Amino acid sequence: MKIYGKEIPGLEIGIFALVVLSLAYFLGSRTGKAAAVSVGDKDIKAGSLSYDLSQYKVLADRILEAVEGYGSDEEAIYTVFRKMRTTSDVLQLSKSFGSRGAWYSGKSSLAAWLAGDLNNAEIAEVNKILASNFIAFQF
Ligand SMILES: [Ca+2]
Repeated sequence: MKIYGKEIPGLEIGIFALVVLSLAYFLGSRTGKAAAVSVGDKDIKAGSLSYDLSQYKVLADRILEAVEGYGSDEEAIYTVFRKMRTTSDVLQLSKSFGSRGAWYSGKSSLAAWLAGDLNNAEIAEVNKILASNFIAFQF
C-alpha cells in the first residue's frame, strides 16, 4: 500500500486484520445481546413467581438505576438478586426489565446491562447469590 507515494509494508495486512477483528467484535456483541433478550420468557411459570408482577417492575427499575450512567451500584444489584427465589423470578425480572436505557447508553436487556457494567468477579457474585437460593439460572 502506498501513502503519499511511500510504500508501507504490512499496512494492508494490519488494516485487514483490524477490520476483521472489529467486525468479529461487533457481530459477537450483537449476537450476545440478541440471545440474552430472548432468554426463556416462555419458561416463566406463573405458579413459581414469588411476587406480584408490579414488584418485578420496581426491582427492574432499581437495577437500571444501579447500572445506568458512570460506574454501577453493585450492592443495589445484589440486593435485588437476593430477593429472587426461583428461576421464574429471574426470568420475570428480565422480562419486566425488557430493553431499557437512555439515548446515550442505548437500549439493552438486563443480561446485557449486567455483562456491560459488572466485571467477572461481580457477575460471579450475582451467580453465587442465585445458586445459594437454589436457582439454576446463571448470567
Ligand atoms: Ca454504568
